[in-house]
Parts: sequence; C-alpha cells; structure tokens
Amino acid sequence: MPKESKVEQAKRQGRHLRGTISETLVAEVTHFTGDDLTLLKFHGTYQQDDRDLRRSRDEGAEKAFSFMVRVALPAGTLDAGQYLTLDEVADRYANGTLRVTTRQGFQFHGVLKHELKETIAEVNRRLMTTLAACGDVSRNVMGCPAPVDDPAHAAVRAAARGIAEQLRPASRAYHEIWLDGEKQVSTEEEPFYGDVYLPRKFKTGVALSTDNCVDIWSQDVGLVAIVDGRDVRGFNLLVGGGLGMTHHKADTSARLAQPLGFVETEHAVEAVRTVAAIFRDYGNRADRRHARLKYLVAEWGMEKLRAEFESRVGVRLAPAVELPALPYHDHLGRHRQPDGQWFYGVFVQSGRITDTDGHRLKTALHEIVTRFGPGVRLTGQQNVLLTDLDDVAVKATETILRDHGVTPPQELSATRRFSMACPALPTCGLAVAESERAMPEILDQIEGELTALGLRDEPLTIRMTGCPNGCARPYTADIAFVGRSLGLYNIYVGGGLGGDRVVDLFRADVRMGDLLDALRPLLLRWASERWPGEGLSDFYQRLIGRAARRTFITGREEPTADLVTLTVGS
Ligand code: SRM
Ligand code: SF4
Repeated sequence: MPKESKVEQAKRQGRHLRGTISETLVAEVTHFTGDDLTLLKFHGTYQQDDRDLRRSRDEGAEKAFSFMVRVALPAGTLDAGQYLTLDEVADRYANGTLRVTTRQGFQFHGVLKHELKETIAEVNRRLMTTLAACGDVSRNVMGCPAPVDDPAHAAVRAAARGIAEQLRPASRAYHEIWLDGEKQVSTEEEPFYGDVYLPRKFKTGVALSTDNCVDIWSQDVGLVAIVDGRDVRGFNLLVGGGLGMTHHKADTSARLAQPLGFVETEHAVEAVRTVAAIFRDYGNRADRRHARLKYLVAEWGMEKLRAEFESRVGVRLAPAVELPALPYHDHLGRHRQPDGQWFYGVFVQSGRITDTDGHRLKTALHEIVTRFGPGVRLTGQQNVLLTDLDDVAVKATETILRDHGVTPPQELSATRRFSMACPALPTCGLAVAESERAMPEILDQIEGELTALGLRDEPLTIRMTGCPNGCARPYTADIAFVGRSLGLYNIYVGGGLGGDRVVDLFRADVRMGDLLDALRPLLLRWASERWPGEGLSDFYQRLIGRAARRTFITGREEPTADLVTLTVGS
C-alpha cells in the first residue's frame, strides 16, 4: 500500500477542517503555518504573498502575506444586494478589485489576516459562502448563467444547485471558525466525505446541448442536458476531464471528459454524487500529481468505471445520446429575455473588475446595480451578465458603461471578446510567468495583426496562463500561451470555442516579445488559404491532416515545428 501524501495526513489530523485555524486567527501573527495552510483552502481562502515585493524586502524580513478569498456561486448566480456587498468588501478589506473567475465565482485578493474573519463573515451575512470554493471537495458547480426561464434552463440551474447542496462539506468547522457558531465536534460529521475528504479537487458543470458556455469537456464530471424544444429529455453524463499538467512530465496530462451514459433528469444529481463516491474510494491518495479523477478514469477505462457505477446504483446505464458539436454562446451584449425584459452581458478583461484611467468598470457596475437592482450572473469566460432590465434600464446601462470608458462587446474584436487570462503574478504562488498583466499588450499585438489580415471579427479564443496548471483552460483554446518561466511561454494551437478538442504544442519556449512573430506564419496561411468561414483551429487541423479530434495532451508534447517554417502560400 503506497504511503498517503502529506496533504492526506493534514486532512486526517485536521479534525474535519479545524486544525488550529481559530487559535491562529486571534494570535498576533500575520500568517498561518503547517497543516492549517491545507485546511484553510477548504474554507475558501489561500495564503499568498505579494511576489512583486519579495525581492525588495530586507533580508530576513517576513513576506508580504495576504489572503485570496474565493466565493462559490453555483451557476454564477447572485442578486443585486449580494453584488453590492462584495463590491464593498473588495474596497474595505481587499485590494479594491473583484475578480470573476473562470468557474463563475468571485475572488478577492490582498485580504490581511486580521480582517480575514470579517471578510468571510460579511460574505456569509449576505447568504453567500466561501466554503468549499477551494480544497479537496466538490468545487463551485458551473451552469449556464443565461437568465432564460424555460424548463431546460431551469433544469440546468436545478441540477447545478442540487450538486452543490449534495456535495457540500457538512463539518460545522466553517461556522465555528468564521461565524462564531457553537462548537459541535462529532464523529459523524462528514457522512459523505469522511475524515480525509476527496483525494483532490472535484469539478462539475451542467451544460445544455444547445449551449456549452461552461466548457463541459474540461470538467471532472459534466452533465449535458439533452434539450428537446423547451424541455430536457435527460442528461448525458461525462467523466474524466481535467486540464492541469506539468511541463516535461509525460505522466501528467490535460484531458477531455468522455460520455459514460445517459441519466434521467431525476437521477442526474445522484449520478454525479455516485461518481464522486467512486473517486473518494479509489482515487490516488499517495501522489497528488495523479490524484484527479481523470487519472483513475484513464487507468480503469470506461468499462470498469461503468461497471462500478452500475453496481452502486443498481441499474444499467443507458448509452449517452449522440450529439453534434455543442454550440457555444458568450452571452455578451443586449439580449431579450423570454419574459420581455433584457439582459446585458458586460465584457470584463481577464475577469478583473476594477477602475483604471479611462476605464472605470467597477464604478459603472456599482452605479448600474445600485440604480436598477438587476440580477447579476457570472459567466465561465470571466464576464458579468446584468439581468431583468426593462427598456429604460437597459438603455441606461449601455450609456453608463460607455460614459465610464467600457467598450460595448459588439465593438470589441473577436480576439479580445473571447480571451481569458489567469491571475498569475503577483498573487499566485504557483506562477512562473505573467498572465493577466501581460495579456492586454499581447492582445493589442495580435488584434493589430488580425485586423491587418481582415480577420478582426473571426471568433478566436486566446487564453493565457502563468504556469501549466491550466486555470484559464488554455488547452482547449484556439491559441494558448502557457508560462514556462519569467518572460518565456509555450504556444499551443488547435482547440476552439466548442472546448471539445485539445491543442497541440506549436512552439516551445518563446520569449514574450516574440509570441506574435512565432504565430505569424500560421496566421498568414489562415488568412490566405482558409475556406470561407473556416476558423483558425479548423484550418490548422485540416492543414496537419488530422481526421479525429484530439482528446488529451501530455506534459511531454513535442512541438509541431514543421508548420512554423512554412511560408505563406508554400
Ligand atoms: Fe486554478 C491552483 C486560480 C480555475 C487548475 N488556481 C490555483 C491557485 C489557487 C494557485 C495555488 O494553488 O496556489 C490559483 C489562485 C491564483 C490567484 O492569485 O488568485 C488558481 N483557478 C484559479 C482561477 C481564479 C483562475 C481565473 O482566472 O479565474 C480559477 C478559479 C475558479 C473557481 O472559481 O473555482 C481557476 N484552475 C481553474 C481551472 C479551470 C476550470 O476549473 O474550469 C483549472 C483547470 C481545470 C482543472 O482543474 O483541471 C485549474 N488551479 C488548477 C490547478 C491544477 C490542478 C491539477 O489537476 O493539476 C492548480 C494547482 C493545484 O491544484 O495543485 C490550481
Ligand atoms: Fe496560478 Fe498557474 Fe493557475 Fe495561473 S494557471 S492562476 S499561474 S496556478
């Protein structure tokens, strides 16, 4: 039996997420140490330090510690009052910015230890939670955020809520520590998770066969609602997606989920819970790098997993419904709701809601939400939807945004509109390169090139991350820049908006200043040789003559170098 990892030991000894967090919270120190660093994650917070300040601090001086706090919002849904609370918390306790995450949550950065408790308590006072936003548990459940009140969208929202409720940790530790709840330790505290929770994070999402805005193929477990008119016939159950990998490690891989079968609507949440239980019981607890569900699925194969699933639920799984490529909507701009009201999708560059010179998005959103009290929904592309606006309110929304320097989505280039970047430096402890801070300049360059080639409005996903962990889902994008070390990136190409195809490594170790030059040969060929309407990745796949879509890539991928040397028209 392999030895369990240190994280497993920390969980086992943590008394269902308690550790010594309460004691350290009141101690005169700026940060936590030891096992508490693991346990804090389950409460939705990460200890970080400002990496920009590391060098300038005196030798021997303490790091500039602060906390990232993540709010989990199933299907990205909140109301106006909740939004305004988060906006205020960002100013009062964090660094004055709110960040929409790639999984439809919100993050604060820069919270100091002495204000951590009040930050989390304030989120809870408004009936939101940070519990299980991070850690080895079921994470924020993704679901299409479009405010459409037909039975299909309602079924998606219900499934997302159901998974979130069914897989929420039951330990009272969260209430005791952050909300001054009564101490009630009992041995039966976690009927589902037990003492050691899951072997690793577990991500789920619910898509529609008519809209895959939640990147369903990259989830550990996905449900795809089979839409029939306005209704849902049931769900395809997908398993084994996940994007994190490590450069040069062939035994790590980014993988797309595969269909396991079809489940009736009333059994969909239970089906996800059953897969979570299999993961809990058989996932790798010795090696964190191989602990995700995708490795268990790869090791077992679908037949063994299906047999285990069926033996647990006591019925045979029907085959998954064959579906064409899933469409994808970003929900940006003005849309009529079925009830006659409007919703308006606001583009947020890299998810960061902030005020900068000439672009005062945070103030604009604050004004709109205060004046009109819309519903607020977060998309899986780091954007915000404002819902339930009447004719006057939607017009005013557009005016307020423009007055604050926010470009309407229809005027953005397609390249920018579909772009995503992870936070990376200076907050992320795992970043080896810039991402969010580097993205604007890179987009400017690529946008300029594509405009010159007449391709400005061709839908194209560009995603960037500061390390290979994949937080902005780079491995399903048309073009991805993945950090190798400071100022150095791997370039990947070949995914696409549908998220159902994994990229190839196109060029390794390209300096930041050379990214556009490295891509140019491909962009030029795309411009001159594409079939009418052919997207970059479809063109690329045709060029390399690949018939079937690629479903995984390992960290040891070799670049497809021959393409780079090709010149226009040759
Ligand atoms: Fe992530 C770790 C940020 C979505 C794969 N992710 C981190 C940490 C917590 C760094 C750390 O462990 O110290 C990052 C915090 C940075 C910061 O300063 O805020 C971080 N991940 C994010 C967010 C905020 C990126 C964003 O631009 O929005 C996303 C939060 C989503 C949420 O609300 O829950 C985020 N992370 C993702 C995704 C995309 C997704 O889930 O759809 C992935 C790839 C999918 C997957 O999980 O396979 C992802 N994050 C990782 C990994 C690699 C996991 C693996 O299996 O190898 C890590 C590292 C780890 O877990 O060890 C990581
Ligand atoms: Fe940090 Fe890497 Fe995730 Fe970016 S991809 S937020 S650098 S862990």
